[in-house]
Amino acid sequence: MLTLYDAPRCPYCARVRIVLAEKDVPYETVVIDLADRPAWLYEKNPLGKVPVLEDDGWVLPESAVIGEYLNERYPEPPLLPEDAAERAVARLLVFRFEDFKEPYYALRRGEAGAADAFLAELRQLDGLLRHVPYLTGRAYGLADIDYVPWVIRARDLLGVALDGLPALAGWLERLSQRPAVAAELDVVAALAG
Ligand SMILES: N[C@@H](CCC(=O)N[C@@H](CS)C(=O)NCC(=O)O)C(=O)O
Repeated sequence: MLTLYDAPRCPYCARVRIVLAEKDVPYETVVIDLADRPAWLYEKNPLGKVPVLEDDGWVLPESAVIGEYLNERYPEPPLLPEDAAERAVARLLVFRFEDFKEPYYALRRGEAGAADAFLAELRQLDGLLRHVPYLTGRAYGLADIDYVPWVIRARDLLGVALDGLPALAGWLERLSQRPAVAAELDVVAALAG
């Protein structure tokens, strides 16, 4: 049985929850209080961060790596394209997630200029999605899963309007039809209280 060291409000954990749900893999959850993290968490991940996946005593941190691992360990349904070039493009987007997340967290901290910087990132995604239905390419997959938790939180917790971003809004609507993503909408709605 897999164990996920998890925190509901953590978007990185949301990535792993979505992959597990898409793959329909049973797992146990250990909820970590991020404000008072247990000392033993550092034995599982020296950075003390969640998510951490435990698989029969073997531990793996880092949400994007966990997603790739789960996709290989549980191949159905596949969450990366069959074509190597398309896979590379999807991975490139995940690799560049750092650029996306910086203004998101700056916005959350209320920093000046962050709203415009984050909007510029959303516009880039919107531009991509005018050409392909999913960030992973022709089919839904890991790149979509690795971005959507922040887009949901931006809209529902930070009040970022997606009005001027029709392709992105359409993508979010498509993803929201998937039970794995809909479950995360519920998690975020509970956080919003
Ligand atoms: N790169 C990590 C980031 C995980 C991360 O930052 N998790 C946050 C919660 S959302 C955390 O555990 N923060 C605690 C800390 O930074 O000490 C991943 O992708 O899994």
